[in-house]
Formats: sequence, structure tokens, C-alpha cells
Amino acid sequence: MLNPISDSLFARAKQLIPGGVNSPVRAFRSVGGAPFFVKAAHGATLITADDRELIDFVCTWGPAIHGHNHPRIRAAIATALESGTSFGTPNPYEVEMAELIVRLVPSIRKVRMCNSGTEATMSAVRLARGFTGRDKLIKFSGCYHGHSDSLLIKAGSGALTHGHPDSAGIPAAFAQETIVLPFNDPAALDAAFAANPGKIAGVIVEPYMGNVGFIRAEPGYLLHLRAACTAHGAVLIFDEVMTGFRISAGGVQAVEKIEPDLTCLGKIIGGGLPVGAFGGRADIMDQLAPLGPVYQAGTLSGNPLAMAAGIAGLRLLEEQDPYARLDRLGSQLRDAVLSAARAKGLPVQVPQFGSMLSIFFTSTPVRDYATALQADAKLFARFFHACLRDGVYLPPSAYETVFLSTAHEGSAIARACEVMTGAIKEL
Ligand code: KE4
Repeated sequence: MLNPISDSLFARAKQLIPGGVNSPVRAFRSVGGAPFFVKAAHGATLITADDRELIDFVCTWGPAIHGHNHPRIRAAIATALESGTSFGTPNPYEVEMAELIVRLVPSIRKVRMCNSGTEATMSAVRLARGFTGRDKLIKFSGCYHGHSDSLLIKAGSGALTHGHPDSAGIPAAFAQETIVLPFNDPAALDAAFAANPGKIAGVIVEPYMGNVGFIRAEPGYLLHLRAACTAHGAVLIFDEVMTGFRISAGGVQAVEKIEPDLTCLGKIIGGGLPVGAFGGRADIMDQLAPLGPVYQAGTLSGNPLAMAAGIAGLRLLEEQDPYARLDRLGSQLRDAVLSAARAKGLPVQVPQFGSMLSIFFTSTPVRDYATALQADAKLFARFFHACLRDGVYLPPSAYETVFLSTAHEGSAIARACEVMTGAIKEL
């Protein structure tokens, strides 16, 4: 596929930006080929620098649940922009955002805004350590919580995509404080707590994994995490940066009826602008400066433009309650892939919940990092390029999640089912 303008932009970018990208997963390294550049996006469509129109199933890695450039979000940003871009003081939008989050996510009694999911999880881990006076942390292989040192260990997403789930540059002293366990394995969790009595500050988990592809927690697993943290005095942190407001208005915790001690948010709550947030029990959150001894800060935290965009997006979710519609769209795509693969006798797993799904080319049900890695990533790459050739853009990695938006309803989903069915037939 000829993308002369994207190719020339990429050649220039590679001179000045490492790998030509500002985030590694965009580089197409695991699927091969060169990334295209996007100059505009509307609804379910991306418009590339070479004026190709693509149906987008990355949704800017989650934020665009209403589709790109939604008029209500655009208008909210324009209104906020009339009054300036950043004040460095408290602003009214921050209060409205906090009230919305606390209302929609019952486990969050107090919340602090920041500028990325990485900041949110990094701060939540520091808070758990400050609150408990303990150092050790449990995470799960394949979970990706952003790129802070304590968490970039056996991580998913771009780290896994590029074969460096344990990044260089992390001091051994840091890494040894992070215990990595298999997801969906209650016995492994119990053994870790037994081997580290009174030392584990917290357990951080993507309650439904989205960074080795999409993997749901098995029945009872999250309840087990909750009970174990309560029994051992560890802080349970749900990283809902991806699943917050995506799986339901209250995230996975509302669906599974589990109350974590802290929750990390991002993506959707910024309406496409830089954002992160973490919140939860007031007795833990009140350990944060300026009230308590755990320091955390940010020049642009609570930025009025990001708050205005996020508030507009959350209000739209409250008004529309689109989750049943999103689940119908996700099921439609899942069923199209499953029936095409069945007709071809091609083993495939398509775990799906609402507007999140993944396509694993394997006969083994995918329940954790190890089984996700058994899927055929090379076949995924061929599938990815066949879809892209025919106008459907999937995440450029076998270890990411496909996202849908309300804008996919109608012609976009119908066309995508057609294209993906055709791509499966070619494999
Ligand atoms: P950011 O720092 O990228 O805003 O958020 C980090 C993060 C934290 N927690 C979860 C569950 C996440 O999925 C993420 C970021 N997600 C990836 C996509 N899998 C971001 C894409 C990228 O790195 O470019």
C-alpha cells in the first residue's frame, strides 16, 4: 500500500524521534511495515496523511468511546479555551470532574487528577507504600500499568510487543520489590502473601486485562484478591485506566461488585486530552500532600481543557448509557470473526466484553500471559495487514485490545465484519 506522504513524514520523524514515534506501540514493529500518519479523525474514521479513510478499532487506545472529534467534546474544549489554557491554580472544572467521578465510581470517596495513566498508577503504588509503611508490591505478568520503574516488570502492551517486558534501566533494588504472579491463579497469590508476611504494601491489577490482548478475570478471582488483601492488610489497587467508563460507567468493579481500596483512571476521562486520576478510600487518599506525608504533584494536573473535555464525555455516557449498544457491536464483530474462522477450520479465540475484544489465533483458551503468548503473532500480523489493506485499522500488535465506539454503529461495523471475514479467508 503506497503512503508516500506518511512515508516521507516517517523518514523525517526517524531522524529526530527515537523510532520515529512518541510511543513505541505506534511503530508497527511487531506487525511489520511502516506506520501511517493521521491528519484528522471523525467518528469511527481516521483520515491518513495520504487521504486514505480507515475504520478505526484502536480509538486512540481507549479514550474515543464516543468516536473521534465528538461535537459535544469539541464544543466543551472550545468554550474552555475562550478563558485560557492553564492557570496553575484550582479551577471550577476540577471540582465538577471530582464530583462526577465520585458519583459514578462508588469506591472512590476522594480523587486526585494527574496527566497520564502512568502517573496515576505510579502515585497509587507510592500511596499504598506510604499508607502501609511496607515496600513490596504484587503485580501480574502481562499487566501493563504504564512505564514507572516499579511497574515496568513483566509488563504487557508495548513492552511485551517489543520483547522487553522487563525494561533496561530499572535498578535491581527496585525490581526485587515487585513480585510478579500469573493472573487468574489464586494459589499463586496465597503463596506470595504467605512467603512475605507483613511486607506487601499492595496488589495492583488490571481487573480485566487489556494489555496482552483482552482477558477477563475468571469467576471468583477478583473476590479472592479482595479477601486476601483485606486479610493481609495490603491495599488493593484496580488499574481501570483502560476499563474505567469503558466496561461500564463504574468500570469492572461495578460489573463484578468488588470494592478496591484505590482505583486508577485515565483515557476516557480526558476526552482525548492528556489525563490520569487515582482515588479511593478517604483514609488512604488523605495521606497525600498537602494533608499527609506522601508527595505527588503535577503542573498541568486538573488542566481546564482536559477537564472540560472529560466532563463532556462522562456526561454523554450518563445521558446515553451506551453499554448495551457497545456490547451488541462487540458481539457482532466477535461472531463475524468466529464464523469465518470456523468455516476455514482456523483455531481462534475471541474474548469479548462490551466494546473490548481480542483476536488470538490459537486453539487454547487464553486466560493469562502464558496462554496469550501461545497465540500465533505472525498470523495476527498477516491478518492485521489484510484488514489494513481493505480499510480496517486494528491495533498494530497481537498484545493489544480492539476498541469500539458508539460511532461504529451502522455502516462501519457492517463493513468491518465484511473486511475481517475476507481477511480470515485469505489466511
Ligand atoms: P498512559 O501513561 O499511557 O496514559 O497510561 C498507562 C496505562 C496504565 N494502565 C493501563 C491499564 C493501560 O492500558 C495504560 C496504557 N495503555 C496503552 C495501550 N495498551 C497505551 C498505548 C501506548 O503506550 O501508546
